[in-house]
Amino acid sequence: MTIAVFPGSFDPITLGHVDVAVRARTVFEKVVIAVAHNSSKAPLLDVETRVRLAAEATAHLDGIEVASTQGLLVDFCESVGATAIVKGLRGGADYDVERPMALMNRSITGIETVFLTGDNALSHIASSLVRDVARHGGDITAYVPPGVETAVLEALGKPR
Ligand code: COD
Repeated sequence: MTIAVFPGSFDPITLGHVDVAVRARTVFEKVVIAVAHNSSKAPLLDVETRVRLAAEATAHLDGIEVASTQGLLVDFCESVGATAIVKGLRGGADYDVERPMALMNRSITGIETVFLTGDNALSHIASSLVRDVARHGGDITAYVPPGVETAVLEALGKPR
């Protein structure tokens, strides 16, 4: 079975992330969404909430699993038997950020990174912008799967 890991912060998961996961499933038989638990970052949503929201957003899709990961991504890939890392590209800026990570990961264990072009209609969606819109009272429902807005507003201390 071909297995790929799609890693990220998913703070929160967006429709852009779901689009990349669905595209990755057309290439790999199993895709593991790996929600990074990075102690040096201060995410808005705790890792359990990010995992729950990602699992709910992909529950209707075959061959997509969600897990949390800490430490080196390549170690997680090895632990789940993945032969590739999947990343989504919105444009050149994403590639500039992703390229050194892809080279470093390949340098550590030889694992390849596969870049997928996301849906152009979703290319303006980033978790950081979604958090910012919500923080300032805007409606984020057009950018995130159902249930995400409620969790984001709760984390911001602005429950409906
Ligand atoms: N359309 C297409 N792709 C998108 C969209 C969109 N609208 N939104 C996001 N994406 C893509 C991003 O380009 C990225 O590929 C992926 O989705 C995840 O995005 P984020 O923002 O949720 O996650 P990041 O970029 O913060 O994740 C960084 C990692 C957690 C992957 C990275 O820090 C990591 O690998 N950490 C583990 C520790 C490690 O191994 N470090 C060494 C790495 S070299």
